[in-house]
Amino acid sequence: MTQTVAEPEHLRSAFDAYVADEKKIEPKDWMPDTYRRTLIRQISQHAHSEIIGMQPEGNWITRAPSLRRKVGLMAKVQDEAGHGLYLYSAAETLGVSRDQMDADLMSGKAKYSSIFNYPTLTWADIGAIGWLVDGAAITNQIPICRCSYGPYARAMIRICKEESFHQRQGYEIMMKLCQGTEEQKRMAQDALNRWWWPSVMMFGPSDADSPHSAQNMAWRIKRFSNDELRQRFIDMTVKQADYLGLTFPDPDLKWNEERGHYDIGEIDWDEFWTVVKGNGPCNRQRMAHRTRAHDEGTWVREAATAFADKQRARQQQAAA
Ligand code: BYC
Repeated sequence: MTQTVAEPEHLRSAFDAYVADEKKIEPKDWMPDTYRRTLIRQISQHAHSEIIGMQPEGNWITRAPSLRRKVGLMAKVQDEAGHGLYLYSAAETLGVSRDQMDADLMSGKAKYSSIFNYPTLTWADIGAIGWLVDGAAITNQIPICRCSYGPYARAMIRICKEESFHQRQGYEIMMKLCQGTEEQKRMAQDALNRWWWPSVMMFGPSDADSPHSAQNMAWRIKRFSNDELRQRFIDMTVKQADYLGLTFPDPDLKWNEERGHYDIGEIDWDEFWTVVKGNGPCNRQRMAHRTRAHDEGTWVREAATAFADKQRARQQQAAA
């Protein structure tokens, strides 16, 4: 990442020392332009992921197998809308508008997590998303609670608590399926087969191919590298799958005594970049749905703006 604006050296070194001292940067504090831009990029991508991530699950609300499952799934999807809103608000404190972030998502300029471009084919996929996708998300997000940017770090505390509930509801769905009929267990295994590799890829490119990692670690935005978090997730999840009696779609997965970690097979980075670049199984469907929802919500935004204008005019009149 290159620095485009000449910034006073003394401010830059005071900023670096402040961050190194584990102090939080707040919206009105001076910050390097590249720090501001990288946070806008990451936080808006995170917010978009929450909002787009509602689609593969929302698709199952009407088909959840019981009232209890429907209530749980609705609560989870609503939480995700809430996470998107906290995150958009955190990004707004950096000087970017919500309209701009929406426009960047819909034009394809801003990314969202690759994982949400895969289809949810059976009810077991809802279990697998909670277990694996939310499990990966928590692994990545707990360290962000200590991010150097105050509004992002604080938003993450509540988000992580809710993600933890999401992960458990997913694992519980998987547990029930695995304790059920042969067909239910087969569904659970099939969901793990399809969601495993995309979940492993969620952590982003390997450290050697991650252009932003070094600077983000120095700025205490990231605390651990993509590969470190991926390994933590793999080690944790293998044991959970053992308990379920499920197997992984990876013949090379094995415990490495020397490293004290599980080794995995080769990640298909071509698949990852194909999805990130917009050509995954559901990218076009996700964006078409998001754009349609945005257009259909125009009248709501206009009504809310007109109401706010009216309230402001009344307050000004009363104060005059
Ligand atoms: N998908 O240098 P790198 C959820 C991009 S939602 C797409 O390693 P960085 C949930 C990356 O943006 C959870 N793109 O970047 C919701 C960069 O491209 P640009 C979502 C990816 O920023 C609903 C390029 O690859 N979580 O939990 O240092 C239901 C190079 O990467 C991906 C977050 O957003 C990917 N997977 O590290 C259920 C967490 N990975 O921008 C659950 C916050 C990488 O230069 N974000 N790229 O064009 C982060 O922690 C970091 O931004 C990342 C990437 C680890 C994702």
